[in-house]
Amino acid sequence: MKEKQPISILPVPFDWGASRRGAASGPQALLGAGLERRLQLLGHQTKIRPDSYLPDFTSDCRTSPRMKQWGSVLAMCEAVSREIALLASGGTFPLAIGGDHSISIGTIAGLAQQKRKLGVIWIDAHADVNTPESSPSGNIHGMALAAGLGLGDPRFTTIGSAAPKLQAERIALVGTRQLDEGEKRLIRKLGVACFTMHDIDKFGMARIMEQAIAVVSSGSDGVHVSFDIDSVDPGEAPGTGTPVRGGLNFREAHLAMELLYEAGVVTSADIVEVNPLLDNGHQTVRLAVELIGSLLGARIL
Ligand code: 5AB
Ligand code: MN
Ligand code: MN
Ligand code: MN
Repeated sequence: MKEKQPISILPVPFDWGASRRGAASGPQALLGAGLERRLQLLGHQTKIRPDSYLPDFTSDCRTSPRMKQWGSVLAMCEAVSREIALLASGGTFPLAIGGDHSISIGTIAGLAQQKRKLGVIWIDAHADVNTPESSPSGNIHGMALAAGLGLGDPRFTTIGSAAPKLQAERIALVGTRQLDEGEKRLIRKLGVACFTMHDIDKFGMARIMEQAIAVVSSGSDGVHVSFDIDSVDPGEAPGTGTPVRGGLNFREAHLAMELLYEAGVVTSADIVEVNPLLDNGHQTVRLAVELIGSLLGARIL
């Protein structure tokens, strides 16, 4: 982010892209835990966008087995895309707070209206590159990155502008540890950089982030960080709908965010999949707020 760039916080209280309810309460929980104050203490100007930009999707029942609740997800993504494009063109740093990961279809579509060479760092236990055909669940949060790559249902891949919004060579997956068969094939075929937990164990987070940052920033006109809280180990972050054991520990997660800040390349971010209903007290919510702090400049000294 640029020095003194104001941050626009975009709450996206939505969870129909996932099979479990609860992530829709993420924004309120993160704001209730002092997210805005924390960013202000770091010297940032902040502005919270009221939820009124979102359509009423409660009565939208359009669904199919391969794309569950696609009607509401599509309506949400279109609204998020419009709003993010507006915030970005206004010169602020867009920070979307979810919500399940399907919201990133909207954020990426919005960002892509300005940035033709957007790099994306996808910190997640999963790759979210399923298509309706390859998905084992039909849950759209598992298809979010694929949509950005122009893969999947055209109603989703063409939101805001023609598909594709992203190029495979400017994407880095970090913290990956659960892939479906179709996803493995696609990642290999496209040559997407995938830094798994095995790589992080073996080489350490610092070296992996150095490589991931090089991938997403070379030749790019911006870098978007999409942080799925399920990248963190469930022991540290139990409040999420699709936990996978063997994840990032507290220090690795913070270090990743700190190194991204230090690199000075990040132009937007979203934090997703925090589910307060599944949390152990406020453990996960608090961690998420702290991690955003680390991404946006928090330091001990
Ligand atoms: B999340 C799974 N690959 O497609 C699928 O939490 C899980 O946004 C997707 O990363 C998890 O249903 C989506 C099995
Ligand atoms: Mn995800
Ligand atoms: Mn995930
Ligand atoms: Mn999840």
